[in-house]
Amino acid sequence: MKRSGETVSRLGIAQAAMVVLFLPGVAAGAELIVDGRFEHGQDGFWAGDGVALARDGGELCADVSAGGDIWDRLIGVNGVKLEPGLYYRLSLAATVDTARAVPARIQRAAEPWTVQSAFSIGGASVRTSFSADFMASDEEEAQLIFPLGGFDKPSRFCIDDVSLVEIAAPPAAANRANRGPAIRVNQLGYFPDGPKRATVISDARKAISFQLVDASDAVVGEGTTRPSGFDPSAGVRTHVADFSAYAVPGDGYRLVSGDWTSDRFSISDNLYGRLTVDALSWFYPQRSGIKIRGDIAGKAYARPAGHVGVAPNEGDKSVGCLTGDQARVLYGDWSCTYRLDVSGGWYDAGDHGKYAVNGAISAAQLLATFERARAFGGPQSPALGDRLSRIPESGNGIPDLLDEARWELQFLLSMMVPDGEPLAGMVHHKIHDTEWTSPPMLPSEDPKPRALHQPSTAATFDVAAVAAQASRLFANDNPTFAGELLATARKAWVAANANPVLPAPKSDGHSGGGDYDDDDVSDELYWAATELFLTTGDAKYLDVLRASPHWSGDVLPPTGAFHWRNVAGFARLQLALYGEALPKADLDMVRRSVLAAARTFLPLQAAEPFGQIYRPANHQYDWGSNQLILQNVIVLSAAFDLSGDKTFLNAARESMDYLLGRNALAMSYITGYGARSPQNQHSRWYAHQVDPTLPNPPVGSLAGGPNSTPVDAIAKERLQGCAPQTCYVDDIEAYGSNEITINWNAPLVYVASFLADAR
Ligand code: 9MR
Repeated sequence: MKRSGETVSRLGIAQAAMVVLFLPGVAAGAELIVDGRFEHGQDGFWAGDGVALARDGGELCADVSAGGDIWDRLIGVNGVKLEPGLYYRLSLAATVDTARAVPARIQRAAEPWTVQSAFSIGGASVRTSFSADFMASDEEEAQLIFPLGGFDKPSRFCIDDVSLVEIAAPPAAANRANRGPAIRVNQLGYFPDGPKRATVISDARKAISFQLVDASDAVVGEGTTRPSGFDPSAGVRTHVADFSAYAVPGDGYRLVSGDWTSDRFSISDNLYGRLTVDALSWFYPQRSGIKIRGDIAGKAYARPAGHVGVAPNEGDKSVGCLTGDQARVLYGDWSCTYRLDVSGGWYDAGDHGKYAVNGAISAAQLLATFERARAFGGPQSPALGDRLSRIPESGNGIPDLLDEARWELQFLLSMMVPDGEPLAGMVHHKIHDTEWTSPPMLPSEDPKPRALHQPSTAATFDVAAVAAQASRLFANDNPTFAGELLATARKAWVAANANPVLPAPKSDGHSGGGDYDDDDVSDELYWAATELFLTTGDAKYLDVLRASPHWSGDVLPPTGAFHWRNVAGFARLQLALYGEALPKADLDMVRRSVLAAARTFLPLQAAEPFGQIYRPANHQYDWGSNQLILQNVIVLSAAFDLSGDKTFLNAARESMDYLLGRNALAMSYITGYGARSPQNQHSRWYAHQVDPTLPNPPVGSLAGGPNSTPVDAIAKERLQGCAPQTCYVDDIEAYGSNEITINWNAPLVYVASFLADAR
């Protein structure tokens, strides 16, 4: 054991703060790491390929050979037995020869390697102490593991004083799931003929009685809860209170149990109409290249046009390709000499970037909302309306959903490499600043240069797909535009097939925009072939579909049926819903697969005390977990539209409970909906939290939601060891869990419109 030169890392300080909070109850349990001081030669640490272990000077050093992926070079120790629901403290001292953060995990020691807690050890070239507390969530034998690969030079990683001990549970208040009302409800409300369940946070082992109370404080129903045990996603024990049998519409209801009372909620058939409007109207002030009018968006949201070349912004009207070191590192010798007018479109999120893959799937989901309403919503569906949302085009004779999608479609078409140039017909992956800015920053105030990034196969197939989809939907209202869309779709299809390996790389993260990296385009190809087939009926696309691994593959997993990087699930739903031109056997197969996937979601929902359908890999909530839940709801909606089976409709309705407040944080994730909703999502222009002259995000803004990986400084400081559902903070700097994004609000529009229509 060495002590010289020991420092406390930033992380260490954050952890120290947690320790103060926990200290009163801390009682050290038995040491679970044998000889973690490396003094007796009895430790059980092992090394994988490419790593040599040396036990000298009272510490354990790993000499790591260059290369490989991060998981190709491992050291770890097995035989760790933890008890779910109990708390543990991991501590150690580490030295790395090149200063960098080293990941560490407590995970199951065998498939499926279920992660119980993930840490980042603030590695430094001087010995640095690390300590973190976490709650165990898995009873199988675990291992402590350090992935060390992925570096182009050999490196050395040394550890000492490795210790893992049980500690007393922190005071109940320290688990963020214990804050807020003990009874968690859908704060918006429940359908009279739908499931009505609430979740109670309680350690009680026996059922608890509860009452349903109306707005005049009269008890109108009562029942007892079903104890549902410890929920690892929330880190607490729960009960489920079911009051589905009560069907009288009204506002101001609440559930009561002893001293506890829930937030108020409605029972109503008209819960989602207003949300459809707000979630769709959210896109207008997200538009680039147009002045946002206060008389339309609301006074607080008026702002000058962004990126139209009015100083200090450089504008998107004539943008060249990325040059210099950034371009060389990312794209080798790729360059271009042309400049493009890529003004317009939507800003992706809280940043000023515009990314073709994310733009395509988002526009596609708005278009899908329209197509679904036309096919299944009945002639009166509001989603078909021309005065649906708050946009300048309202009342122009074209449905608002098409108007809004068109704003993005025109931008996407402009991202195509012009004829006569190398890679003609391919689509630039993205356009954004060459360096990151930070909030507050109105789009019109952004002084950074903008640049086009290399075209990618993924972006090109995605634009082929959404342009083909849009062309059939604009055929009546704007045949000229429909023709342009179809011609572009075909051109993109040809170009992407001619350039099948132009991946979108991971950037260094400092280049002013997100990566949207993707090197597997089999799903984008499948989506493009799907939309081209649905629009043209041309058998050549059917041949491509049949040859795709996604044709009959399992593409709708409960980890999130689809998202920007993996669009196969979306394509499958499109084929199932609109594939009447498929040969009958094929259509049957496709439809059966959607119904089968939706059926597998039902028992997952029944097993979740909070009613969400979401089974992320390793129980780790993903970046944008809320939208993954929405995509799963869309699978249920398709199953309902195909079968008319109300089991699917009710499952979709109940899934919304989680997003609207029946969750571990008692929080609605949609601004302006429910008793407590986010006000400070990460955005450069809805930056009220850091500049009081700017507004908060508008009503109907969906927050990304809990993210188990602490990516931003706020999460690193406040959310270490958080139970998955609680890894969220409503802070403008918490971009990893609290951003707004086009591909999150678009499925919200779809689901809200579906729930408003479906009976
Ligand atoms: O939503 C994206 C998520 O799936 C990725 O894991 C993450 C990191 O690459 O990026 C997210 O997208 C962000 C994008 O890169 C930049 N604009 C904001 C997006 C939402 O956070």
